[in-house]
Amino acid sequence: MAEGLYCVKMRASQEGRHISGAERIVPSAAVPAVVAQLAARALEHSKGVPDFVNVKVERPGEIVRLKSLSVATKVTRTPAEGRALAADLLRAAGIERIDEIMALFRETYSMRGAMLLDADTLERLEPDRARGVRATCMDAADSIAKGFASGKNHYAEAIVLATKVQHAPGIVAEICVSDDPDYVTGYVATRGIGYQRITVVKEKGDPSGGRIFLYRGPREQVPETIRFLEQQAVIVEDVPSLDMRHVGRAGARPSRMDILADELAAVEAAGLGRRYQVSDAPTGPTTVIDGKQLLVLSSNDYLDLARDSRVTAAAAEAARRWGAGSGGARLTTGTQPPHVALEAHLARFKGTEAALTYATGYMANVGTIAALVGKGDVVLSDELNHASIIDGCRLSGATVVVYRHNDMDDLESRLAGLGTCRRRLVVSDAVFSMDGDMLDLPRFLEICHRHDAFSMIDEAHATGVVGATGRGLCEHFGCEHPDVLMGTLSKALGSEGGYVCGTKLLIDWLRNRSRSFIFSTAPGASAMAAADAALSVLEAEPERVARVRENAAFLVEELARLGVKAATQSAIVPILVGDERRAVRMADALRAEGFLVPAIRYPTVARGAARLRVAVMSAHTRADLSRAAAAIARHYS
Ligand code: WAQ
Ligand code: MG
Repeated sequence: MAEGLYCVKMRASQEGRHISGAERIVPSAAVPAVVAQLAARALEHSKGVPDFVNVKVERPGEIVRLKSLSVATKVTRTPAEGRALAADLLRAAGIERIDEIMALFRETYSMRGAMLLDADTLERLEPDRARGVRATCMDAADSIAKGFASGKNHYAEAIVLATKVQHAPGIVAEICVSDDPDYVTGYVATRGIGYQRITVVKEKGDPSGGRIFLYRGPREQVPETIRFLEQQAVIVEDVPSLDMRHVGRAGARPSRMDILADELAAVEAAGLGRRYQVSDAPTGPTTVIDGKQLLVLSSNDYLDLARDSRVTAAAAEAARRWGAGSGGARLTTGTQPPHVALEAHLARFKGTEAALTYATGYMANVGTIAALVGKGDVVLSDELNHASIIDGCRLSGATVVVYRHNDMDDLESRLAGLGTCRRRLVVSDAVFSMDGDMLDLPRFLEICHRHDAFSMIDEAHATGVVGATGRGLCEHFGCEHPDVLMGTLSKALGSEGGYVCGTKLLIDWLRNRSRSFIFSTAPGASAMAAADAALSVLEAEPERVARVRENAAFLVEELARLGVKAATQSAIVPILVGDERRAVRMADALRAEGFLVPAIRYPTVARGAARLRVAVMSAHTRADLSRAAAAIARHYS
């Protein structure tokens, strides 16, 4: 029965203070991997770097199987609300002196285990009060069935623990507050009410937390309770999966807003919460956030044109002359001379017959893809394409075929494998926004031609950066144009909006069929005039293009010299980190030193592929980039 199974226990501490611990029961074949996994986890914890890690492997005695406690989630918005709810739940379990119990969480902070309290007298019952009692030798049944669950799952681990604890002789309740400064959730558990998760019980950033087990029974039984907790091997069956969190005890459904709050708490807990900050300075290579001066290493304003006086003057002048907003859609009353002038200029710049502007790049992609293919058609899309392309593909209703990143052989074979369909479109980023690499455009075009597929590239991060004079991939490769050359006004051109360049036929088609163009208010004249002026600056000062690329190459060299691998074919220099939280911690540390480098995480990139994404500008100095590289290298190792 216990044949071939082992208990694996991990605990990590720093100067005697508990940092993290974990319990698993796994088949012998999985032991080495689980040991490695838990060791890695011990070394990567938001509570700190341990100076002591113990991973212990033990053969368990007889294993007891227990059914999981039921689980309900209570959404709270503030720690005060969460603690009040915890008190109510304990009171419902017949516990009286709740304020005194809650006050004891001040002392659980450095404990490896839990406090064991007499539920009525509040006497401490455990022999070692500094350590507490630790529930060990336990796991979820399905984690064995799956071999072993990878990574860390606060939720399932806590339910396993709580289930075991509630089956220990004399235990009547448990209250837990996560000790992870980034995880603000806790719970109250009893046999009667099950496991009641409380989404917010402490402030974010608060490193305190712990567990209190409440006991009611004869003193002579306490040693047996502790033995059960510390030695009895337990496998917990039917631990509800994360998706079950919304199902209340009596099957009652939480309200619609509770569902949102709960999902959001889970996102925050996973280190994937998002918020914006206010940049209190003109767009450029430096900014001020929360009163702190920062070097911006994350701007798409590659050529430093957003604050260029020629560009801002054109915007101001256009606003004065034509109004702040256009007042209508392009096909009603929203088209003004600056729209027409910019479109002509874009077509000249890219060397196409015509161009069409959109209010944003996102809308340009969505509206163009959906205008070119629909139900019964096929769109082939690189797996690393930007979200706006992905959304355009979905919206189009065409069958979406995703091919391997920049893998032209894969594209070719997928095209060859398509049956007959009316239309096909192949769409790719020109420069990939999170990786900084470049599409193999000549082969891409050749394949599209051979299969009579529309070819479309998104030059959002290529225009102004790639090609000797910043005209993009066609200039870089010296090749013909794809059918659709999409780009943005909001990056190297320092303004806002999106555009498509192509033949007159294509542009006429989009004017008639592209819903995001037709049904949006035209962008304001000032945005158009700004982009027009920026294009003129770019044409007059191509050295800006050379400078941004030299800067990117310089940064890559500096990083390499310091042992950090990075590569780029554009102004985007990604530094792969992997773990989401580590990436966030690195970004935070860099920011504290005056460097604004964003951590890019799921869902922008794949899970476990988090990265620092540096975007270089022509305005960065060598000294800026050297300092940045040194700081990145320091936090990377
Ligand atoms: N036995 C007794 N006490 C323990 C044990 C154990 N096996 N493991 C941890 N503790 C104590 C110890 O004092 C820790 O500092 C404290 O509990 C918190 O431990 O979303 O993450 O492992 O439903 O950090 C609860 C909410 C998360 C989960 C709890 O606990 C959810 C958590 P942690
Ligand atoms: Mg913890």
